[in-house]
Amino acid sequence: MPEPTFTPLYSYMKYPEDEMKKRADSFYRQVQNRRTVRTFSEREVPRDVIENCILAAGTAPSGANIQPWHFVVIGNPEIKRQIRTAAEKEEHEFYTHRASPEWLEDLSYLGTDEHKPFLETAPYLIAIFEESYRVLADGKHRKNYYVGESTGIATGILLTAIHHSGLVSLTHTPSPMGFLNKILKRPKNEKPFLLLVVGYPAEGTVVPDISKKTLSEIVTFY
Ligand code: IYR
Repeated sequence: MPEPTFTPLYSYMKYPEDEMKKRADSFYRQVQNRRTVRTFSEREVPRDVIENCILAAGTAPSGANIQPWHFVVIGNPEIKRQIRTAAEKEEHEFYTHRASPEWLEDLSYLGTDEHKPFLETAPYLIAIFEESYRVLADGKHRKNYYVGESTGIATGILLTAIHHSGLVSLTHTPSPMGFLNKILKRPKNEKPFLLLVVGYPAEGTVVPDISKKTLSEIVTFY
């Protein structure tokens, strides 16, 4: 059993209370401006911006620090085309058979349908995989912990980093997403978690006129 080793918390930044309040308010104002976008410009995005956003995502806490995630960044037009074809096939099934009338009613105000041109227009797709278990050198399987929670937190940081960089994104979840393992040649122990579409908004982009819940609707203090 390895012994734990510790290092002082050099990276912690302490702020006076009034500055802390300003920072919390300013961060909220920044993330409040994030919107999911479904129309993307073809304009290229610098690869090192994406790399830094993924490094930010990789700072997420995870069960036993196993970091059970893998990010596949797709800029290649042929691979984007394959993903679009496969995703639209699943989405056709979803919109014509799989989704219940209630589900389609809940979605109706977003104006989505089976057509996903953004999967080819946007400069980058990021396929996020959760590592359900590890495969050891001898081929044995070893358990990972809180995989969904860990990957969800990493994805939240990724979304926030993308927004903070001045780009927009769309969290796209064609279902099922097994085609991503095949196209992207990912192993069996990785399960597609989310497909993120990243880039600049197209000229004249509009977004649904929706709002977020108020503080009292989402919080209880004791
Ligand atoms: N995956 C489909 C449907 C869809 C489902 C939910 I829940 C959304 O919030 C948005 C869309 C699609 O991408 O169109």
